[in-house]
Amino acid sequence: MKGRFITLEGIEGAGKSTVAAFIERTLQAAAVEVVRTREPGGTPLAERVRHLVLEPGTEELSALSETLLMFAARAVHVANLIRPALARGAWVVCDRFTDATHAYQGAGRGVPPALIDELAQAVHADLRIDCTLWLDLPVPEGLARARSRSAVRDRFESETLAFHERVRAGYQALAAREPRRIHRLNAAAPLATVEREVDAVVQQLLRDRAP
Ligand code: T5A
Repeated sequence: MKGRFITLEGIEGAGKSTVAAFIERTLQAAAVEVVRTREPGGTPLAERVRHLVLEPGTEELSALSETLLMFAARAVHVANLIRPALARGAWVVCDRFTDATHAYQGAGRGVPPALIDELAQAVHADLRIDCTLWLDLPVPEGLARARSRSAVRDRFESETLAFHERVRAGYQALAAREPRRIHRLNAAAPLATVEREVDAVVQQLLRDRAP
């Protein structure tokens, strides 16, 4: 059986980790091997890059440096974890992927989309995302959720409201461009409602899988 690649996207606190765990349980109940992972990170080396890019730090990290670090981590992650898992038929559930670079570094920080596309082409040209769940909710709600969980803010959580609004608009534009791949879910709804909608998408993917 061929593996499937599912990604989760959205602003801070949208509920991606919660939904990723739900998908993992759903797939395990269907006897599917599932690999749950995240970006930046997912392997020991890529997690070290995650630490570098998220910690507030004392040196300036330009938008370009941030973009290159995201793709450096992604290249390691794709080669060491994602590709091998898909090759053996596992389903990979990834909390953020290249759409996040378009939304955060592209829409949020102004990095040209053409540069992001070029890096994506170099890192994972032949990797097809089967389904992306975009958990969408108003920025103040997402930030309140994220901040209620931890008092310590990373470099992105410390960003302005305007930055996070641009990120959300970036996701909106991506979803408009690729409506077949990117499913928008109302993440402001109660968790049970969100999980019901996610379940419908996952059950459809299970029905569509090759025998
Ligand atoms: N980044 C990442 C880039 O800039 N470019 C890139 O290319 C990539 C890959 C990663 C950061 O890196 C940036 C973006 C990010 O800022 P992260 O920790 O992975 O950081 O991302 P966060 O969004 O910060 O992750 P969070 O863990 O904060 O948010 P989640 O996973 O979306 O939310 P979750 O599931 O932890 O839920 C947050 C809280 O809300 C509750 C949960 O119980 C939890 O307490 N909740 C709900 N409450 C009510 N109703 C619901 N429907 C709820 N769903 C969840």
